[in-house]
Amino acid sequence: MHKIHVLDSHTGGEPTRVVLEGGPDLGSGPLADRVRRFRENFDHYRSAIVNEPRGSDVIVGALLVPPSDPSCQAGVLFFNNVGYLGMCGHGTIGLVATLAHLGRLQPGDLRLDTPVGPVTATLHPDGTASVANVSSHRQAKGITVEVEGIGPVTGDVAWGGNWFFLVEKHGLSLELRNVDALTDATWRMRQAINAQGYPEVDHVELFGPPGAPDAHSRNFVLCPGKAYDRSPCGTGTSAKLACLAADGKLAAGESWIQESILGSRFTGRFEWIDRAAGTIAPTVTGTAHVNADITLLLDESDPFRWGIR
Ligand code: PYC
Repeated sequence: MHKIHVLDSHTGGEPTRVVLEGGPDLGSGPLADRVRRFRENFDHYRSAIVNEPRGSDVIVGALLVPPSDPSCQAGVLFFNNVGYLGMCGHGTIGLVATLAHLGRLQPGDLRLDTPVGPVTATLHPDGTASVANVSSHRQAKGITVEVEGIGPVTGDVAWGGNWFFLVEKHGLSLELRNVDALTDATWRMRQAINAQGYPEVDHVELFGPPGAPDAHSRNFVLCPGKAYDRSPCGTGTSAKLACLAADGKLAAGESWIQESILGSRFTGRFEWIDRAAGTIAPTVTGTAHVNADITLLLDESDPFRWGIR
């Protein structure tokens, strides 16, 4: 019987499952190479850890690995119901809470290697965590796509550790009871932007007015496997900050409070890396709670021991 020890947490409602023992051995080398090895040779582990019948479409897995970048203390590979993520903001905050829960992390910085470059996670004394994310930028402004069943939709394409299509004007109400309609609309938008020559865009982010008076915006984020992000999405908030910075709508050092569809929140800030090039260094702060300590059992007699794929 193969066993995988995981610790679950949620960050603003979005789950993270950190693999502590029993995950695949991906060897050494740059994390981009190791995630390729994970995809090509060990994808059944991804499915066993996050997919049904043990998991769900919403869980993001985090495999801790030795770093390749010498400035880092650890490396992490994030994965979901359909594949692998370059970076994951809510997952990094979940990882920090998990390591703190285990007594492996004290308040301070933890430099983490990821397939898209190193990030710095900070555990604050009050238990909140910040992620100084990878360099983020807007790739294209005001792209209009014809969306089947909806009509023309205009948005920006931006990088925040994953690729996003960010849409302000959509005529939809960002409320939990509308999740089916929001999922359907954003899935169609994703198809349309991919067909426009942006095949790498795998997240769609809609914006609307916040529920809380001190927040700046509410979002709905569709993830690659058609699940919606219960958190405000760390990489999505980074992409949003890149657009706000490029439009001169938020100054370096100012706070942006991003609400999720649940009303959970991240605080984002940025510093310019290169103003002329539009690249920023975003930081996203949030809170995660550890909520399960589980041993996954992979019994040879179980036809779905590697998950439903
Ligand atoms: O927080 O960056 C994030 C994220 C990506 C996908 C789900 N959450």
